[in-house]
Amino acid sequence: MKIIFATGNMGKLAEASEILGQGFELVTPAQMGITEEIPETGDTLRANSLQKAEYIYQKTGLDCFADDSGLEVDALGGAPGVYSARYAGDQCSFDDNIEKLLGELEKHPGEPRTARFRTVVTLLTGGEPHFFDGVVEGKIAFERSGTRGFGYDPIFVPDAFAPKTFSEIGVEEKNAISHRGQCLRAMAAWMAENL
Ligand code: ITT
Repeated sequence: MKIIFATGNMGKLAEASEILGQGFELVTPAQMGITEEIPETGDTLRANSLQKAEYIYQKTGLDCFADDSGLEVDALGGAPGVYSARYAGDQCSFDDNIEKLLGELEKHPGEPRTARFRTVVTLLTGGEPHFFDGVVEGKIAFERSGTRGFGYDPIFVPDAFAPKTFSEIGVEEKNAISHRGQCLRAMAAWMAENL
């Protein structure tokens, strides 16, 4: 099935294609000629996920889904959370965000480095929203390791693969346990049953 994935993040797109497999053909907003940045002005993952999906649905009238994700670090009171993409400021790089996060954690020596990735996927089909949640627990490493993935992957150590980071394990291993994998498998199962 052909469906729009309302994202501009190519790391998310690669993972979603792999997780959903051959039964899905994912189309990006850019491929539909929608090149502006999709607004994300909510203060929860769910609100932003819905906002991105609705924006694309309003422009195209086609079924679509969106993914809003965040990294919650306990020693930082849950930051960067919903603000994970722009933690180090507008237009910052993934590496700028990692640098900022490691710097903030240096101010909390001795505190647990526990953290989790959360995702809320919103599927809009026939204009109706359906939500799917995913979470993966882990810890923040003291330094970057590995080359795979994107975003905070080089410093996130999922409990299931400790002491390896998400950037050190295989793509299939990450997808099998990840926040995004959980959401998208649940979405595919829901679609198989209901559409
Ligand atoms: P969209 O176009 O889909 O909105 P985005 O990059 O702006 O892409 P979010 O608003 O969901 O995405 O921001 C989440 C940020 O959290 C993202 O930019 C990454 O830096 C990080 N992130 C999300 N999922 C991740 C993952 O699986 N591994 C590492 N970092 C991740």
